[in-house]
Amino acid sequence: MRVKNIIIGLLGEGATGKTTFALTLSGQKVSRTLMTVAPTAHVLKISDVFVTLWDFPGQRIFRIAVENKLRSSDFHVIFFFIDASGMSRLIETLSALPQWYKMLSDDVKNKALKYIIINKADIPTSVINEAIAIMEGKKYTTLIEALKEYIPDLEYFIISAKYGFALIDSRKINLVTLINLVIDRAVERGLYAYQYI
Ligand SMILES: Nc1nc2c(ncn2[C@@H]2O[C@H](COP(=O)(O)OP(=O)(O)OP(=O)(O)O)[C@@H](O)[C@H]2O)c(=O)[nH]1
Ligand SMILES: [Mg+2]
Repeated sequence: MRVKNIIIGLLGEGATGKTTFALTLSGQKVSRTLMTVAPTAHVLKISDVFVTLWDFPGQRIFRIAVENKLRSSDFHVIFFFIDASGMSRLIETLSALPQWYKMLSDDVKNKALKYIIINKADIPTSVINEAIAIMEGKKYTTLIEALKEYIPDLEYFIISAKYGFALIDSRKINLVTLINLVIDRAVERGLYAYQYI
């Protein structure tokens, strides 16, 4: 039997929550994570689709290995992670996205669906409103203009990887619902591979 397989790359700076996201979606209770030291695949079955989440190390010491792997990787969807736990982390992790984008293969740059994942919305002092203002071009306009060169429509989702929710129009939805939405968009565009089981 053949089933659809959607390959999602989780990219972004260290400690933005990529591994927490992959583990929460896999249904694992996450108490603490260690920094990721090598690209790691997590395979989930959601509805009738296999989703392969490629979780990359964000720390700079692993950059050469990451670059080599990214150059030869094929993704249907990219999630660029940023950390909204505070203003300086938000700017730091957002400013790094062009570097992540540049490491992708041309095919992925041209075809893959790309989303910015604004994480850690559960923290009471998180800067979600500032993050939205930046994304909408109301603040840090030079930063956002530079980013639009790489990710033209700058679509973003606000989530808590740790508590497994996303905020859509201030409404909480489950992360699985969010992934289903992304799967539907990928399938609509023909962005999937087949896996034989
Ligand atoms: N409050 C809160 N903390 C989070 C969330 N997501 C991740 N964290 C915390 O942030 C820290 C880093 O999380 P990881 O998932 O390991 O981050 P990473 O992006 O995989 O980091 P690298 O593997 O080094 O690239 C951990 O202490 C997590 O518990 C979240 O949604 N809310
Ligand atoms: Mg990690």
